[in-house]
Amino acid sequence: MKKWAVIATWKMAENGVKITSRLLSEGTAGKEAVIDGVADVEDNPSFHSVGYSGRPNRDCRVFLDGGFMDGDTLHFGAVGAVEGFRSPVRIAKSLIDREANNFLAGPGAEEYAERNGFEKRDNLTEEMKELYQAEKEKRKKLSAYDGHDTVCFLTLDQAGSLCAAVSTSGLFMKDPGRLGDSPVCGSGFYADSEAGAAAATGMGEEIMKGCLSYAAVSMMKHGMSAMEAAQKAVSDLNDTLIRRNGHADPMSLICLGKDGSFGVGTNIEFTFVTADDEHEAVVMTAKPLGDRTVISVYEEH
Ligand code: SD4
Repeated sequence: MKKWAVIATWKMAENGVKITSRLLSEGTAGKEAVIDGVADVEDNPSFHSVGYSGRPNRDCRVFLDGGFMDGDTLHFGAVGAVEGFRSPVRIAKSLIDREANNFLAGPGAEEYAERNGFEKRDNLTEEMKELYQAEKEKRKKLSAYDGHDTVCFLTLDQAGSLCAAVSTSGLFMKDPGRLGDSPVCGSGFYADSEAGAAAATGMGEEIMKGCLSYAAVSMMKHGMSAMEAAQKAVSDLNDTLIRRNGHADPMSLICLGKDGSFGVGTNIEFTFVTADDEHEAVVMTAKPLGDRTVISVYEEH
């Protein structure tokens, strides 16, 4: 049993995981510690799939999605297709204690954020405008893994509470109004302190077909370890999609057990970061091998 633990998607989360780890080790509640980690990624201009300098949509505008869930109460908050604000994850978190209206999208979400004083920011950078122009002509099919990576954090704090938080600019060149799995509770993220937590990255349209995060947490609730649940949830959905449609787009899942053990399932190579009370932040690589996932310490290529 770990005293505290954190797992996050993609190498870009490394610094954020260090921030969250320090807060968890000092006894800060997971629901606070997780936000600072995700917000660090949102603010970093070198990551082009989250927050500032995120990838634009079909009209060269940056629309962001964020989600948050408190595993003690099962309260969640989420925002989708939000333009012009610094931190979708902070806006999402602020929605969790409302009786209703916990998931807001588009102009309604922006109006809420403005009314509640959330910091504004133009997230479209010159670099992303240039990428947009260059890619516009040649791009035929959307791929979730052309750098469109969602940052997902799962935490276990010293009080034994689990939570999940995610933030993304979604698919490059997405249609106006398009929402992926990331802000959808149960698909992009889920946390239940009595069972486990999970969060997904990859092609949202595929992940939503299996309500992937909830599927994995449900398996943990019925006794599977975080590792077994992550791998089974991804391989079940992957197999189903291949059987029904002939192919499955990329998807990866991180899980955290209520004991602080972590799990990863993926149908493509991807990186993630873990830390706990006995281990400093380490970046790992996960690769699919049949129904299983092979994990190794990340090495710079
Ligand atoms: C989406 N799941 O909007 C996100 C994108 C992503 O790696 O995570 N790509 O569908």
